[in-house]
Amino acid sequence: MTKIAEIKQRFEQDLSLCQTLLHLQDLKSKYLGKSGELTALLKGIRDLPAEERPVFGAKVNELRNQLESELAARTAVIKEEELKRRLADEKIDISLCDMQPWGALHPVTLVQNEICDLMIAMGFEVMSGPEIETDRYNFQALNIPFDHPARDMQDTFYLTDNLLLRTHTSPMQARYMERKKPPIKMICPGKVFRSDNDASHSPVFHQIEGLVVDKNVTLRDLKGTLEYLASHLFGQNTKVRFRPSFFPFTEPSVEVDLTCCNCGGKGCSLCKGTGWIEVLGAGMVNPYVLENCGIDSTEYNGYAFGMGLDRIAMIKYGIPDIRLLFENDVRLLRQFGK
Ligand code: 2NL
Repeated sequence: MTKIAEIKQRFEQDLSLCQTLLHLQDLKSKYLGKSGELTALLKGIRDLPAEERPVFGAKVNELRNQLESELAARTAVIKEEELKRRLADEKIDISLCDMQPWGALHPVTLVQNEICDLMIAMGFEVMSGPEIETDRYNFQALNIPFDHPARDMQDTFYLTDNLLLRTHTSPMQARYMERKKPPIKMICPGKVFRSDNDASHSPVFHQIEGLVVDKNVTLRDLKGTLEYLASHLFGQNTKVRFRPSFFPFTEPSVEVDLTCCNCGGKGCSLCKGTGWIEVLGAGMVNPYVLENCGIDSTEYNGYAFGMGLDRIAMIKYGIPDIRLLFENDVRLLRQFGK
């Protein structure tokens, strides 16, 4: 009986120190749990004379009921306190007015996100790389030697003899091929730079290039991929057309036209009456490029394509001059990507 009184006293003291629900849980298991004090007390019943056991048992149960109801009462109080504290701490002043006007995504960002999402759906990985590149990755690895006219075509911003602002995103793809074994399925979006400046050329613009390297890749694989992309970007009935072309990094190379999304192919001012719009360049990766990047061109081949995002954004959103994309005039930007 003194033990019962002693436990009760200690419990009261412990309880008065409890501040949180966690403390209360600890307290509960300390006294009422499976290996708690009351269970231990009940186990001691064996050592008592038989006639004292019922009284002792009843006392322990009484104590259990008491402790339980005190715990419940205290739990309710602490819960109430915690709620009050949270309501005070986490108060939001909804009367503060939102002075900050909503931003909008840039049309080029919108197009870039949309294309990345479509390519990811086809299993492509998205990679980005440095904007300052070496001659090797921007030109030599891509089969553009020093004396190649494409070097002049791409009017490069040089930082030193060897460092330059990348003129396309291909250098990142060359880096990737060096690092990874086929199968490769990747796209590389980003800023590129050329010293050009008029209504359809900006010194900084945006590209996405795609690269697939595997065994037995065909131009038909390229066409299927571009058809999926075009139909989701410009509408279900968009057709894809290849015309022969030349790039040093692909052989054969093609220019890719899509049926005009403005007139559906009938001919309008956007497509200059032809019904077709040229949106990208592509081809089968030149075996020299594969070898330059450490891939055995007798075992593997691939396709690659590159497109200018700015032009696609201009076509899609009817923006007439590329320079509008880089002036950051909010009156233009607010019209898109809310
Ligand atoms: C265009 C044409 C193209 C590529 C880019 C490429 C990349 C590697 C290997 C081979 Cl690593 N090719 N890229 C291929 C064909 C065309 O871009 O008119 N871009 C705006």
